[in-house]
Amino acid sequence: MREGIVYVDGKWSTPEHAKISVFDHGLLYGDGVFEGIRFYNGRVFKLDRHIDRMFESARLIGLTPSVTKEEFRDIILETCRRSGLTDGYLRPVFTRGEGDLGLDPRKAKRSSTVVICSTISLYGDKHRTGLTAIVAQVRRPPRVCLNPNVKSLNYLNNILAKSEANARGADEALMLDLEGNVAEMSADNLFVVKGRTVYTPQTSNCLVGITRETILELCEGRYPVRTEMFKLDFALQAEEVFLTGTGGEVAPVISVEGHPIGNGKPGPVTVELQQRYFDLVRSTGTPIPSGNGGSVSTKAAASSPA
Ligand code: PXG
Repeated sequence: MREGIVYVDGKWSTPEHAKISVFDHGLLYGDGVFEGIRFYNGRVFKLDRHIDRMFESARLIGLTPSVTKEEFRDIILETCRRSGLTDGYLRPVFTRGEGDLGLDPRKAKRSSTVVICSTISLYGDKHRTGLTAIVAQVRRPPRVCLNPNVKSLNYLNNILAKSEANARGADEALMLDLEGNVAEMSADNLFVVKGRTVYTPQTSNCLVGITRETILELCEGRYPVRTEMFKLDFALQAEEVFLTGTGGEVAPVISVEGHPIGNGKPGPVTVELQQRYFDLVRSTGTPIPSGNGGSVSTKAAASSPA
């Protein structure tokens, strides 16, 4: 049985009982947006930043959520509270909603709001020992095809890259853009370290990752940072490579296409930033309310079964 609880349009259910229509355009066309948020020690990390990014994703595809930002924030916190978990993972989703067949988004009259609260485990002990990566054949679509800042329900491009990694026995896939610049990993941003300078690609061809932003903040005053495009060669010659993401957190990449990075072991800058990241996520964030009352004020929350 899966841990956690799921909110769908005004109602909370166990993960087994949560349902959405097969006519939802989120399922039929991947028409919708999502976020991935973690909570640690009873606090949700960068909750408002994730909510802002989700509403921005929705805006970029012309999707009007069925809830306001304030209602959504309350629903997320209430979902965490009801889960009883102190550490876990939130997967809020706005789908285009239920509608007749045909991809015209006007067929769906009202967006559906889903919040899954559960747990996620991606790399296990490899946070400490490091991950291996391949370079995916499949490229990131250029911005004119799909703005990388839309965190959409259409993740096939990323899934194909991850499948390449699986087929070749690697942990992760590094993805290039059409010009051959390093873009990101299948579901994480990428950093390289050279001579204590920390580099990460600009966000013109990758997601504006919230973990990426956090790492850039943690570098301030400690390491020089350069956000600029670079090619694969530059990454292969780096002393350290690491990835960042809400799910993947901060994890060392110790080889790419069989080439060891640096000495093939997690490097000191990665290890220090990773430690600072874990210290930060465990000590900051929006507290999950305990007990009833208090912060829950939405109609949706009020009309649900306890
Ligand atoms: N690039 C892509 C394509 C992503 O999907 C990131 C970068 C990192 O962004 P954040 O804001 O999380 O630092 C992501 C995020 C999952 C999962 O279920 C995927 C992500 C986040 C959380 C869970 O595999 N991807």
